[in-house]
Amino acid sequence: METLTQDQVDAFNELGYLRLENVFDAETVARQSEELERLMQEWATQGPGWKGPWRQAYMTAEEDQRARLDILGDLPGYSAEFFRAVTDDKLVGAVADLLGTSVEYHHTMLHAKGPEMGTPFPMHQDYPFYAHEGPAYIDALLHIDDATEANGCLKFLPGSHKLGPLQHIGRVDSKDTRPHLPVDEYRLADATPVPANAGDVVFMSYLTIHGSDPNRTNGWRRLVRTGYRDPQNVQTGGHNTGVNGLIVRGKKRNLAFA
Ligand SMILES: O=C(O)CCC(=O)C(=O)O
Repeated sequence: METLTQDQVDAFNELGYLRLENVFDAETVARQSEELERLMQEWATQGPGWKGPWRQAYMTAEEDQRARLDILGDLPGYSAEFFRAVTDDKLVGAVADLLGTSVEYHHTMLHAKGPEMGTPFPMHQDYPFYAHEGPAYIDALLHIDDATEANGCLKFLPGSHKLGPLQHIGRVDSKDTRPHLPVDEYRLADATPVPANAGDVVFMSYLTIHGSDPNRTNGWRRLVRTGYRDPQNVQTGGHNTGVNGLIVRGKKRNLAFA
């Protein structure tokens, strides 16, 4: 074991998520935060977030108009601070403990929920966004700000990763929508909130059902999601399909020679 205890690995295997405190110290988080301010100004896309009728379940019509989510992919492509973050020894060590194998870095995505109405996320698995043959895929959620229930921290359905890939809603009224689960069957109100402090990382299986409430505070809630997989877990669809990632622990084998 590199970073985690056996109890932490067991808890992750049971629940499908795990909060690890203080992966990044205050000084590092301050640098990440400053760098994110620059990235958001120079490169991020400002928008309303995921669209679709599900929004009516979580926001009034007026809130829906104001709701804001800033996004940016591939942060290490813009900033050495975030290259260091996604290859950090403690972080990658924890992922290696959870995957129990070599580790391939796959992608990074910033989700910044704006103040006084940051867009919520309906319940979903991340599987449909970057499907692979097997379950060996972990998302690490790097908290740049404290995340609370008031500003829209992550919420999980404990143990839901054991259900395997689920059918998601992908089209509504003949329009494509981001894959999500039916809001009446999978309610945010039934999910377990996992508040976390800046510097903490929450790990989840890409099969764990999760979502988050709106940010109704007057500050940003910024979270950087980083995906890692077993290098032998072959991608079958979604973003970055066919892209060779970075091997951050161990090795990727050519099975013809293994
Ligand atoms: O940023 C959030 O609150 C939700 C993130 C999420 O659902 C995801 O990264 O898949």
